[in-house]
Amino acid sequence: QSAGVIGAPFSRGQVRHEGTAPDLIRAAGLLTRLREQGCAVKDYGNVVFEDLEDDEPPGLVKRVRAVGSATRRLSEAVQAVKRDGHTTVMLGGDHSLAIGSIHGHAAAVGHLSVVWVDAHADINTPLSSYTGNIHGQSMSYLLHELQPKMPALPSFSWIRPCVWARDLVYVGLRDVDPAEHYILKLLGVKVFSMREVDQLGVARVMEETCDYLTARGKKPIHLSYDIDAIDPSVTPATGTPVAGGLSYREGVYIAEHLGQTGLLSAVDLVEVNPLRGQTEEAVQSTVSTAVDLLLACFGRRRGGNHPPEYRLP
Ligand code: DIR
Ligand code: MN
Ligand code: MN
Ligand code: MN
Repeated sequence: QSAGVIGAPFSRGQVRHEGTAPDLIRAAGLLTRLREQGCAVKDYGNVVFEDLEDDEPPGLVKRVRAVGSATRRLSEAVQAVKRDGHTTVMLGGDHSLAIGSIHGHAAAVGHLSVVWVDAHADINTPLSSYTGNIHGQSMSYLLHELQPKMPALPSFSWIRPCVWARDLVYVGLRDVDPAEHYILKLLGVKVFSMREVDQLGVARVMEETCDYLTARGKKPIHLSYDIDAIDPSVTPATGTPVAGGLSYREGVYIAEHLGQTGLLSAVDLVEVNPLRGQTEEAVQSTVSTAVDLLLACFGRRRGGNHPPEYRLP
């Protein structure tokens, strides 16, 4: 399994500016550590986004044109990485980027399973959102079932829905808006909120997640990992922290388990926001956890690893 890394330093899908998360994650040694654990890595660099500073909000949706343009570019970048045969690693940026990465992934490989690990469901429609932030709406643009409820937006006409509600599983939810909860119930989306993580334990949650997704055949998995799924005591440098999140161990377990399926075809690691860390240690802890989650996706085991060609000296 090889990794194709794309940096996406884009944060206009939310309120707060974010700076340099993809470069910080690289500087923390992501690429060298992936190679050390036997994974071939190609760095595709950072996507260059269009500068659309004075992006007038039509209605409640903030910075539509900037997000529409950025996600389109990202979709194209992801398609190129998939054509080269790698598992995509998209380093965000905010979670609006998942619109582009999931769109591009589906355009390249077809029918997908999506595992969305997040404190939030990010499934508001532009009309149900009361913040207007597109990072809280990403899944609504992608789901076939919600299209009748989607208004036409400038710069979004290129997006084609590509995910069915039954191919989506959420893990880690604990801050869901009423409209989002209504949508999840209406569409019968599989949800393991923090309540189910408490009740069942993370091992059973992940077993049930994979059984559910593979029941109708093994499809490539898109893992969209919002760092705010992890408890803010571990990953504080993020825009919308919510108490009561996944422990470091539960977070790593999720990544290990999905990595072990052999179906992991794209990973988003989003919402690391260095400007939101109160201290240097807060930023370091967030970034190093992000790196550990990605290493676990690509085969790092806490019980240790050795290369297949290893011989005792
Ligand atoms: C809220 C918060 N549900 C919204 N969402 C966040 O803006 O739609 N997502 N923070 O990451
Ligand atoms: Mn999110
Ligand atoms: Mn979130
Ligand atoms: Mn978000």
